[in-house]
Amino acid sequence: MMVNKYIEDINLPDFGYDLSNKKEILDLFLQEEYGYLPPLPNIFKWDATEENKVYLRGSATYKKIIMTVGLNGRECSFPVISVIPNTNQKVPFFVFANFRDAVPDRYYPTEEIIDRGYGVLSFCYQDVTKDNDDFTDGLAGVVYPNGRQEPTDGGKISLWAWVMCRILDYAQDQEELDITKATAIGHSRLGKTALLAGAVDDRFYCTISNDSGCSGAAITRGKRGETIKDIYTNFPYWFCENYGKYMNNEDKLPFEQNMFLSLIAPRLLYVASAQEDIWADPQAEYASCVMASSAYKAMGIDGLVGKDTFPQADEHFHKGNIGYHIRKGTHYLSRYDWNMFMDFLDKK
Ligand code: GTR
Repeated sequence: MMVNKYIEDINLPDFGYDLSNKKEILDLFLQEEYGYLPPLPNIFKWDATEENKVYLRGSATYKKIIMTVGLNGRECSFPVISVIPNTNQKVPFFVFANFRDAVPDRYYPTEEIIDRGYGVLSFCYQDVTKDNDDFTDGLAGVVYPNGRQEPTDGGKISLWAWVMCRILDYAQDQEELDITKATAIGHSRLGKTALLAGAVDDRFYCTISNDSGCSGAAITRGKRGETIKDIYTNFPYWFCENYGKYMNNEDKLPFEQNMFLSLIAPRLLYVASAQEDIWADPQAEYASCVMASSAYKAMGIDGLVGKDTFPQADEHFHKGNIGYHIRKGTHYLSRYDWNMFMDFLDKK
């Protein structure tokens, strides 16, 4: 199917925004979908509790850092694992929100990444605040001592994204890291999280969404698989309360997710899909990249340099500032995906 025909069929309203006014667009997404992120912490410290300079056969340095953030007179701590190649040069690096704390992990092929010259600062999202509706736990309890009050108060995605930005604050002080080459990355719900971190914090040189789907990279109107009704029924606490208004009511959304992606322009963006991940909907993810490209064009930069029909498994596009690939198989963050991301970054 022709992508343009698909986009035409979605029949988006003219929202009437000036897309170059990023502050206004970002505010819309924060007010109506994710909720506002917390302010900067007034306590921020870290402590390396474990260090191994000969990690992975001596090729990298491993550190376990306990990060503490405080606000409202309360504080919480969570571990961040730093694995950095041993070299004299500053290295590009990923800020990686993961589902588990294991390093390596099935979504995190640590040795392969190090061997390609990239560092990684990773954390387990549930160590920050649990993936449930309890807002007394961890960072949620620090930010909302009296629970969430406003319909625009940030959900858990906002809290996890905020931590990705704080990890960047930490990275700024680490001389082994090239702070101009920081990439936010996450898979699925954490792909949505990485997109939000990249949208709010332009210190991220690149932002990677792997299979983020509904309320992530995918266009909402006309989407197959998961809808706002599905996601907000199952995971209302990921979002702000306002987002619930759009259940079975997508047409009333005052925006589309391609505008969310556009907030990252002209910086690097990468969207990855999996062919059998119909719940996320690869077509809606690809169409979103095509549509977001106009924001890049307006800045005189190529966004997605792709094709007019929907790509088939194992096709990739790495030429413009929006990278895209679709791989065979199901919802997963695989070695194939990581290698594609690093191929793209190596070329930039
Ligand atoms: C699903 C959710 C998706 C995606 C996924 C995941 O259940 O509906 O939007 O976030 O979880 O994070 O694995």
